[in-house]
Amino acid sequence: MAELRRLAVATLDANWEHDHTVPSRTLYPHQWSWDSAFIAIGSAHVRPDRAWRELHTLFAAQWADGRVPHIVFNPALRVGSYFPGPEFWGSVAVDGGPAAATSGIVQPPVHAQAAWLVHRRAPAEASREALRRLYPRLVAQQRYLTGRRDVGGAGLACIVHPWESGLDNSPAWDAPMDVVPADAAVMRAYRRHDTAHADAAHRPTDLDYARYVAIVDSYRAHSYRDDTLAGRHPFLVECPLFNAALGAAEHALARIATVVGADPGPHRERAARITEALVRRLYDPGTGTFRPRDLRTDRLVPARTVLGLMPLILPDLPARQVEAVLVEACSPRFGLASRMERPLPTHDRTAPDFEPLRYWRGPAWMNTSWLLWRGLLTHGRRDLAAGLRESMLELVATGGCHEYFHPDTRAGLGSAAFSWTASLLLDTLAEG
Ligand code: 2M8
Repeated sequence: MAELRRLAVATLDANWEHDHTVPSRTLYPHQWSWDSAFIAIGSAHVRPDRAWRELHTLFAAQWADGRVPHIVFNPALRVGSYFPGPEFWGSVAVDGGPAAATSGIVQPPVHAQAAWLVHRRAPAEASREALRRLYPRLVAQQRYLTGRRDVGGAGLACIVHPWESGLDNSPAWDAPMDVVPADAAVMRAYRRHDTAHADAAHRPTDLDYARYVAIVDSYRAHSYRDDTLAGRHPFLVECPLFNAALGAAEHALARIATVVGADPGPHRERAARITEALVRRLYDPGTGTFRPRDLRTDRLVPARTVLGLMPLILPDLPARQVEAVLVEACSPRFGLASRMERPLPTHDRTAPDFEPLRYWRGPAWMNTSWLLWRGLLTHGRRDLAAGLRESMLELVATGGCHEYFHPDTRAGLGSAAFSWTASLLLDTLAEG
């Protein structure tokens, strides 16, 4: 355990870049939104100053409308160090964009929960001050997502790009992506940076990338405006992970509000409304699963992925849905148990399109395991939480601080020194 801890701290230190941590020096050399939240959670155990710095730097790039961009670009890096880079997003030309070059899309709002966990780790005047600084920004982030992004009008936030889910090429996006017009040949005009640093067979395909580019092209052509998305935007989905994070953020904000002298009541009310909408919109009583809703067809997507287990992070998830998530998680599809044979995969192991090596289409990832682990603790399932924790430790003990892992052998895949694997390992170790 001491060895694992040392590896995690060394990984985070090596990825620290003056005011933020890069997810990976090779594959992702800028600052990413939900990575920074996960990184802050682990950094709090060893370098609390950096944990707060990480969050402050990210929120300094918040847009006037409240959106927190999914990438904040480091201007010191050479052109071409990541695709798609700042010139592709063109954020500096958009009204309401920050001074820093950023992307124009968002990622799951796990930041309020991160801020709360960082504070709880070592509550002191400095951390209360940090919470006072962040609180209005976190509130603005929620206002953006529950307001402009409620495209379906039913109380949930809609994602406008698979990258916004954080699980870029999850089989959950296959059905909505199939109808996005694109030609893989478009990619000849660009240079993918990821396949120069990772095995192309472990990454999204060129056709996936052509669609990613087409969706951004469409959003950017409308200056990243959200008011007319319905009817014109090619990808509009309500995601269970994203919206569970949205609800959990209101619970965290209620706690933060009591520390900073604000009223927690409205946060609790909003949290209850989000949980209610999540159950109403994304829970399918027929299969007992949560699945994303494609707003263009108004249907739940067919794939059963790890996204469907994420509503467990909501403390007010009704008992019926808690049980349903546990049944799904403990089924052969995901293999959760108090003694786990294999790590938690990101896709249904029994599905014909399960791919053990390809990114979010099967491999085990530390963040989705960590979210489920936190959810199990929230709902008092200590036996299953202990099993999952053991399996997460084994994963890193076998594969190192890799980005993701083979779901049978636990061999490390993707980047070899990945920040959120390191930081969430620190958090998992600390709760032993
Ligand atoms: C991956 O996504 C980026 C695009 O945002 C990429 O593939 O280049 C995802 O794993 C995402 O969840 C993560 O935040 C990002 C950086 O680690 O990499």
